[in-house]
Amino acid sequence: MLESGMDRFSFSDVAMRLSPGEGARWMQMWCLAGVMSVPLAHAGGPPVGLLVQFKPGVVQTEADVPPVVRRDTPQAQQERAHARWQRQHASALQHFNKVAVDAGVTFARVGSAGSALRVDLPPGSDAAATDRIARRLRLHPDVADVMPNERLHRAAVQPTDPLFPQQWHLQTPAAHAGAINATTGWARSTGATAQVTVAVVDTGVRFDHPDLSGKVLAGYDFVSEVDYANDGNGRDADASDPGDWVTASDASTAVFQGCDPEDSSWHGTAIAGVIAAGANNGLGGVGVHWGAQVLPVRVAGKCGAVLSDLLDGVRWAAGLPVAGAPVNTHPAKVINLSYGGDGACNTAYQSAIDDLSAVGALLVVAAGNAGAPVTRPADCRGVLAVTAVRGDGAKASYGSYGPTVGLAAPGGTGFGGADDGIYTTLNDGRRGPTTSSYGPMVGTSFSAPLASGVGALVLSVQPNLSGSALSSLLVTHVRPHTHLANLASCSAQSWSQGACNCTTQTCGTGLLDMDLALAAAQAPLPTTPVTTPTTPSTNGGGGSMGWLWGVALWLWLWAVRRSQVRGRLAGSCP
Ligand SMILES: [Ca+2]
Ligand SMILES: [Ca+2]
Repeated sequence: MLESGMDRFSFSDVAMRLSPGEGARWMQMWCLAGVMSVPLAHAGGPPVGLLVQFKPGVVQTEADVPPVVRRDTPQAQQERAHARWQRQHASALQHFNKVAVDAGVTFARVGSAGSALRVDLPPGSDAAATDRIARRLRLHPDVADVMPNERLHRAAVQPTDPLFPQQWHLQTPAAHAGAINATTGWARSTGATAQVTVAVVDTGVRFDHPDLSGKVLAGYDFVSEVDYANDGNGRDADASDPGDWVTASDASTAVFQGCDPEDSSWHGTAIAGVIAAGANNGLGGVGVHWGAQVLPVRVAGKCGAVLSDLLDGVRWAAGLPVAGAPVNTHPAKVINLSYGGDGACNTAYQSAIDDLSAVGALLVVAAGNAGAPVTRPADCRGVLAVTAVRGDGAKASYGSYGPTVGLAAPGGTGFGGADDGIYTTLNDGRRGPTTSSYGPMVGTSFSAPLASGVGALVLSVQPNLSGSALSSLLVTHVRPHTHLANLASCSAQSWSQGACNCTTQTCGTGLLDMDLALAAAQAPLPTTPVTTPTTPSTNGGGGSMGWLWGVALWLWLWAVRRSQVRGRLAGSCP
């Protein structure tokens, strides 16, 4: 902070105040300046001003008075030292006036900068003028050094993990307009200490993935039908993912009628990695929240999930009682659900979501990959629905949309290129698990866990936020949607419009931004109640079985990923 405003000196003032001898000395120095001095290096942006350090002895320093005649307390000594420093600083300010006259420079104000002086230049001084003044001051015999006064920026955090450079979705908006600004957010010193659990209601998880080591709680397996469970039994305490492959032979049987033959997806493992993969461990990439615990809640097996298992799973994830299941000792406030069904929200979904809201939990859901108006549960009250954007911030072609979407986050294009997909943890097994691996995943399934991860970070700072307050914080602290000249605006009513410029009626309030969300979390909490921006929807009444769009949609996306990883041909893209 500036300590004292000073008169503004003009060049004519200087000319009048210079004595003949001083003028000659100055002119001599000025003539040398052109060959002796080098310009100041500016870190970027307009110059803030200069720091001037005098040589030792230029400003008179006072010796402390020995406490001969009085008994000194430590406080009295401190106060005397403080007063001495103030007098020295006042002398330094006074002396700078003389130096400025000698050097023939103008300035606006001079103040404190540690043991140096802060010198603010007249308004409108550009880099060239700043350099000119610095050269003149540097040549003064009383001056030891002249340095630029800089505006400092928090350093971005760059994890050392080998696949991190491919994780475009975590970079700054300057690098990828649609990215979540995690490198900036991680550099924010939040002082967060609260342990946060994020439930992943999905296919289970590969506990043996080394980049998830120590990150995954025990969880529970809610897949009730043995044929689909693929683990030889129904519900049990083993939430590991045995694989969810369906062979052509399977699909020809009555049990799997209507299921598409497909390799195992490792969908839950991929989502767990998006949220919490370890950082700076020499393995793969990183997740959003390096300290989060993932609670795997297995609800999907071969051919997807049934709604009844899913509803029990989300209840249990939040710590609510479920018939026949043990008490969840690690209830999650953030629950990620990257599955959904066709049709509008129905009472089965809505009542489960209302129960979650009542205990302060937030269901973060994928908007869907139909490239169409959202369906359940993304249109239910009280969820945070997340659609997908590309690296440039435009809505991904497959991303579903509508006025109940809360915000947008990266999901990849699925068409190759730097922003093809979200690099995360996987397994190489086409059927059962084999080697732990990594790969790009595409879809809103992977946008939602980015919001879940940022939500978990916010809860690390503000553990008492309710689910609805957390949702409100996330959607009100976003970056504005991007606008590309070669794309039309997304329309809430249109179907199959492909990639388009997001609007607040289609992709939520804006783009997920970790740094903005954490800045809000560090600010004082609002005193007025906040509500989620999702709007009520009427019950569409759908079938009780609820085979889910997630089955078809992420399996298609899985095919895309597999084709990239294994060189097979991709299917047609929506
Ligand atoms: Ca089981
Ligand atoms: Ca890692």
